[in-house]
Amino acid sequence: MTITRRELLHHLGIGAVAGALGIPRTALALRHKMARPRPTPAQLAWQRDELALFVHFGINTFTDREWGDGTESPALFDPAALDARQWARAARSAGAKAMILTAKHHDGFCLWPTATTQHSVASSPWRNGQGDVVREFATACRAEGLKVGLYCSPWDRNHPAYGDSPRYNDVYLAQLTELLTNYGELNEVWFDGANGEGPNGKRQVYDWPRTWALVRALQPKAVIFSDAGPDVRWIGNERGVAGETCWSTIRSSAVPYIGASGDDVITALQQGHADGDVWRPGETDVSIRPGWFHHPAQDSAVRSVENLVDLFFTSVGRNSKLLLNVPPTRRGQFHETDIARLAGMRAALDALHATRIPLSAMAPRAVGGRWQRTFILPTRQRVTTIDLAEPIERGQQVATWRVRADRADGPVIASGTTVGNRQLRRLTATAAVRRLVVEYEGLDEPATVSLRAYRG
Ligand code: FUL
Repeated sequence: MTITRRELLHHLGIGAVAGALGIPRTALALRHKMARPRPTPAQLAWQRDELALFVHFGINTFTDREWGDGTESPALFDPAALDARQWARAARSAGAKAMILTAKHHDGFCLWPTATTQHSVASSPWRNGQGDVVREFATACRAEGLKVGLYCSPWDRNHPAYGDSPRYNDVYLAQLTELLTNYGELNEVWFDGANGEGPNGKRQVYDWPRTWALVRALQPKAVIFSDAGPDVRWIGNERGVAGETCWSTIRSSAVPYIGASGDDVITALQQGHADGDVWRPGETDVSIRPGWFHHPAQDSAVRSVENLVDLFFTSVGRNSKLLLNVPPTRRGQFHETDIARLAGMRAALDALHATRIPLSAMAPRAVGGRWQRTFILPTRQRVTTIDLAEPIERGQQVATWRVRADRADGPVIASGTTVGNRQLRRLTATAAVRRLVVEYEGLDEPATVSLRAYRG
């Protein structure tokens, strides 16, 4: 059998990558013969949005707790100046493209007037029991050009049917049906796996296949989030940090059900798998404050602008998406400190992007089983930040990369494993350069890696 030079180089590349990743070479070669997973249009649009805000608001806001136990009186819910438009304006000026609201948290209090329980805004003094936070939220998002997402906790510490699995599953699906049909198009439906009342408590078995099928039927364009997907996955921690290696592909067997635990599960969520059988990009959810809900005592513990920019680098800048939680206060508005920090983060990111250096890109060349692409700067100058990308609409390919200064054999000034949608890296080397040579190895037909460089 004769093979072309191109095929030879290609297989050499795969071998090197397989070795570096500790994957049997044959496994990758086999995968190479099969179609690698690619994003759906919804997954692609979701990831390219880069930033969304998470809004934790509910009875906990009024009890100063993180997890309510379901015995809270709806009479406590009375935000004096609820203004969802203020949340949406702050989100838009932060550069977020979507917001996700906790329509129901674990305490079971529903922020919309549901037919499934009395434990909702309809039993509260707010707007004389005539209000609907979900409606105000959805309207405000759309008025500011933001996509709408909802979180409805399956764990419900109030509903009497909870623990009687088939009966509660019907209640939960009825709640979802209300949310999925009465508030227009949803962009994301967020499922949390928490399920517990302690060792002697009620044990509820959720019906995820039925739940996901309902979302598909009623909101076919929405992506479904959970640690087990199916469309987008949890990144494995709440610290705002995606894996340095971060594949949008993952083996579907790695997280067999929502709430599966263990170190291997967390590693899989953090890093994904090069040979994963499904496209399921990671979402990095993290709060701007220590808690998910607003606590007055944490008003002085809001993340700094610098810290928020770091979070952007360790999430969006590692092929993930950032879901940043900003909790409204008891008045029903974002706190002024949070708003200022969001604006500061946007300004810092805009300032960085404004220092983009125009580069002339050469075509990629195959060299010794790897790919090499040279980018020429207009003048010799210092580069502080690089921004690599590959065309993920065709799947994720790059498994290792290096950036060299000036020449193909020049010093390595940055290196890593995956690229994906975006790979942002600050450079520590200070020397001025005239060329940047990006070297990379891919799993399959190599992608054309692109590079942006900034001096900010
Ligand atoms: C967790 C919940 O238990 C937290 O309260 C919060 O909602 C977070 C986003 O998800 O699993």
